[in-house]
This record gives sequence, structure tokens and C-alpha cells, in this order.
Amino acid sequence: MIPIVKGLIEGDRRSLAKAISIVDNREPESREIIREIFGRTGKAKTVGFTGPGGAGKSSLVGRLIPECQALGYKVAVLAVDPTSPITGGAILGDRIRMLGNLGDEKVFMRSMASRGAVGGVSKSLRNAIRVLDAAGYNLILVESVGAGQLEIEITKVVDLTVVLFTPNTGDNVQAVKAGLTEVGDIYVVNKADIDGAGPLYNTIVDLIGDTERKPAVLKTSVKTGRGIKELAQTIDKLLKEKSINYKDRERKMLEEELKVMVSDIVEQKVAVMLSENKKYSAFVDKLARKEIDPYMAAEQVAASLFK
Ligand SMILES: Nc1nc2c(ncn2[C@@H]2O[C@H](COP(=O)(O)OP(=O)(O)O)[C@@H](O)[C@H]2O)c(=O)[nH]1
Ligand SMILES: [Mg+2]
Repeated sequence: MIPIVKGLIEGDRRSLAKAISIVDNREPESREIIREIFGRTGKAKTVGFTGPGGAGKSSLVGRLIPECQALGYKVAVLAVDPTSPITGGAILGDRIRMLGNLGDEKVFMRSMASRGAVGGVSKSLRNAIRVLDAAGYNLILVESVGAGQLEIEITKVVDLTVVLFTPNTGDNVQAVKAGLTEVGDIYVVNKADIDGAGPLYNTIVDLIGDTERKPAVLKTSVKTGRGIKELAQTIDKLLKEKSINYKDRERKMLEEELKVMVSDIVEQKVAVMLSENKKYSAFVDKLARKEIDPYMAAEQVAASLFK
């Protein structure tokens, strides 16, 4: 067993942090780490938190940590923000805010800086979750900071998705329209202490509470503490319900991951084959001279590669 894996399994936080950096940056060593820990994974449950910036995701996650610990979970937090560098003010601010809410050594928190295409971020996140899982964390809260497509991707990597709304961000209805209505298992109207929370709650219940999936809709306030315990209990309940077909779900996620990884390998191989294939540049010439159409050229090149 390589020392970093031994370290993280034995509870060494520095090894754990380093291993997450390695898989986050997709360094070559991540392959070895994943190979060695993979057999120990599959125990942790993951909950994603998504919603407009400023809705209170970081604050709420901070308050949920002790509640989830009280329910018996060993909690870790991952903040996924590919838009800003790891030393960026926003992330650091988030980290401090969360720490301020608990100041607890038992929790492990980490911002992930994984940049690049959405697929790359999912890969980093999956592997970071595996590392935490192998280290014995059995509840991983994932705050997503990115918007749009990335948030939807993250919901595919986690077991349960909490969507936050708040009365004082103008983009609620837009977010609802943007597809967040489909991904939530739990909808939360945070900042229930300020004006407009009641009407917003009613709007959300009307929009999504009554759909076939019947997601839970809750009100919380980080400021007053209202609803936080209920949220933790709802998460716990849903995770335990979901755990019935958790193996199925894991299998599906693994299949999806494998498909993407095989495609990546094939794509790289094809790029090498094309660069070495003399006929290929001849086809490009033919195309440029309009002697052949792109469909025909692609079919013939592909056929020559895989014959
Ligand atoms: N009044 C009120 N303010 C809150 C509440 N939750 C968070 N905030 C504030 O909203 C701002 C944004 O919170 P933050 O957790 O950074 O939101 P995020 O961008 O979704 O992570 C901060 O100033 C928080 O103190 C709440 O329940 N009530
Ligand atoms: Mg935040």
C-alpha cells in the first residue's frame, strides 16, 4: 500500500488532503490511489446542495454539520467551484464561515478547484468522494458553486440533491425554469426569517411540491436556526429509504463512468492513429478540393482505422 493511502485510511488528515488534491488535479498518481482504495468504497452517502449564489448554501451546510453528526454521521464537506482559484476570496470566505459555525475537528472540509470541462469536474468529484469514503467519512455534503450545466452534472454524482431558494435573490423563477425543478429531492426556502419567504414557499409548493415525485419542501433559517434539524432528519430519512436500491444506483453510476472512461481512451487512441495515418491527410486534401463530402470522408477514414 502506498504511504498516502495508508495515511488516509489511518486517519491522517494531511494524507487525506493531499490525496484529494491529487485526484482533484487529476495527477498521474490518482490512478494508483483509486486502484488501492476502490475496494473500500461504496459506504458513504452523498448530498449535493445547489441553488443561486447567496442563497445560503455554505451557511446552511455549516449548520447542518453538527445536526448530522448528532444523527451519527461522520461528516465531510466538499465545495466544488471551478470558477475561482483555490486561494480565491470566495472559497476562503466560505471556508471560514463554515468553520465559524462549528470549529470542530471531526469534520473534514475541502474546496475543490477542479477546472475544465464538466466531465472532468465530475471525475474529480467522484474520486474525491471515494477518497473520503475510504477515509471513513460516511456522509459527504457537496456544495456546488458553479451554475447551470455543472450543477445538473453534480446531481448525477450524488445520492441526494437539496435545492436552495431564498426570497432575496431575484433569479428564483429563472432557476426553477432552468431545470432545478427536476433534480431536487428536497427543496429548501432558506432565509425564512426575512420577508417574502412565505409566498416563495407557496410558489415552490405549487410548482413542484405536487409533481409525481413529491419532493419535500422545507423552510429554514440559518439566522434563527429554524428548520435545520428537520432538514437533517429529512436527509437522513431519504438516504435510508434510498439505501434500499443503493447498489443498483451505484452500479448505474459506475456504468456511466466506465462508458465515459472507455470513450476517452478510444478518443486518444484515434487521435494518435489519425496523426500517423497518411491516408488521413490525403482525405483532408480531397475535402479541401471538394472532391469528397465530409460524411463520405469520415466513413472511409473510420473504416480504414477499424478494419
Ligand atoms: N437573514 C439570513 N441570512 C442568511 C441566512 N443564511 C445565509 N444568510 C446570509 O446570506 C449570505 C450568503 O450566504 P452563503 O452561505 O455564502 O450563500 P451561498 O453563496 O449560497 O453559499 C451571507 O451573508 C449569510 O450570512 C438566513 O437564513 N437568514
Ligand atoms: Mg457558498
